[in-house]
Amino acid sequence: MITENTIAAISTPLGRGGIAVIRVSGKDAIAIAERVFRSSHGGEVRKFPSHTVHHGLVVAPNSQEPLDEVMLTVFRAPNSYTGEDVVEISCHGGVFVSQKVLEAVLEAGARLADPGEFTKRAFLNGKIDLVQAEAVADLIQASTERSHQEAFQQLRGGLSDQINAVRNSLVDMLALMELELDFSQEDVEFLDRQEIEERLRRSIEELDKLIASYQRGRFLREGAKITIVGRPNVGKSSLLNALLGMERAIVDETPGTTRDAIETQLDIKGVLFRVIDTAGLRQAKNRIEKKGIAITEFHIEDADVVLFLLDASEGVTRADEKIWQQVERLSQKRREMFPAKIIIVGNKIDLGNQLTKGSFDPEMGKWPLVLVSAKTLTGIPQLNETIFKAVFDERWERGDAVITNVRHLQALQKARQHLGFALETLKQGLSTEFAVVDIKGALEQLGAIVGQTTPEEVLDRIFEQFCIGK
Ligand SMILES: Nc1nc2c(ncn2[C@@H]2O[C@H](COP(=O)(O)OP(=O)(O)OP(=O)(O)O)[C@@H](O)[C@H]2O)c(=O)[nH]1
Ligand SMILES: [Mg+2]
Repeated sequence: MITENTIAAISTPLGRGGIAVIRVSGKDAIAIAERVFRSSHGGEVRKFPSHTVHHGLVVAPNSQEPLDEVMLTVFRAPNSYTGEDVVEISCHGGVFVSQKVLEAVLEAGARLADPGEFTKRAFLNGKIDLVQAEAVADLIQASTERSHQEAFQQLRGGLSDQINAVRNSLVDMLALMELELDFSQEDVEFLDRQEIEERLRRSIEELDKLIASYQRGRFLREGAKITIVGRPNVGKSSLLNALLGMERAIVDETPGTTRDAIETQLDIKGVLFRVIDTAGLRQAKNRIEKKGIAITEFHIEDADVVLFLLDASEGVTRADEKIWQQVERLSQKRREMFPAKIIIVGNKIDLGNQLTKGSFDPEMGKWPLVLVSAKTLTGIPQLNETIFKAVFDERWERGDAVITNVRHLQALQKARQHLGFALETLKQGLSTEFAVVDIKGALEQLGAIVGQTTPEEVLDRIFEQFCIGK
């Protein structure tokens, strides 16, 4: 794509520095440079080969007044950042002098660039995709080792490659499915259903991995939230103390000891977790207890992992069953479509064990069971291990792409949902036609991430957030 205008901006930060760079991009970049540059070796800019650097003076095009001594670099289309002809003028890094050089370039026919316009052109000319363009902005913003690493990996195309691999596999499959629909009268099968289902499952797995990477990033930054829940006196506060290795919460044989939620930080294998001890759930006896229970409910809803605590020596009681229903309901109402994980913990194992997975309600039986004693510390290392595993998938490998952008996350979740529907359609033996619609929907979402099918206003919003000169 060739844009009409040639744009220019100071690409280095405003202020004093050793050097300032004025960047010019567009079809007239070379001609404009010719008007403002006097080479010290006498050459003409239009004859400079691509990727060469030249010493000389910048002059005001009308008055011919010399403004600064500079180095000028030429990049010819398409081998430049934007894909257009680009000239970069490195002048002395003063606010006034760099402004003068910019003015000379504007006087010679360039227009002042909008924020992010160079990167937008790079995107429109196919030099980078949208994920990479966003990574440019993130890299500039990055202020920690981790955010730098993540942005740089996205800039290198790691995330785009993973998304494009899924897109390509879906496009291939879609082509065959549509062909089959065209020949539907003749009863030909180009791809057997089993094969389609298998491919869909693999694509879903890839998307799930990417989606999970977003949450993992949040866990590493903020710490996953672990809420300990159970009826009064099962040993929630004792368990918190056992996990921490210190007496943080008050423990007492009177049921209803903990009124308020207590939050502490826990380190497992060098990773931060936030653990919340809550007021035991029961029919509240007074106003204060009612408030405590409302707070407990909030922490169940907000948890990444719920530790559902039982008294192993007593088995599952009626009261436990009621709380279980509450835990199930609240923990699935999660933000960002990430339902909480649950771990069933049987405490007081030193007093005996009445718990077996067979005696659980089938929904409860799906979750891991860990038997511990908060008193003797039996089983605490295993519980740590189970918590860690619930939060950090072992399939996670260093160097895997990481989602950090909410726009990407939402598109991936929508794509994942479409593929889930498509798979369901096929499993129920319905017409492939319905599955085709969902696969197309998924492709639309994935295309929007890399910038293939992104609406104009979304593009504008993305590039507006850039600084001028990038
Ligand atoms: N034998 C034995 N007793 C325990 C164990 N864990 C807790 N207890 C005892 O159980 C009683 C209640 O413990 P807490 O930790 O206060 O129980 P809680 O669930 O926090 O109770 P509330 O705050 O009232 O909801 C105390 O007397 C503890 O000493 C255990 O593993 N073994
Ligand atoms: Mg307590």
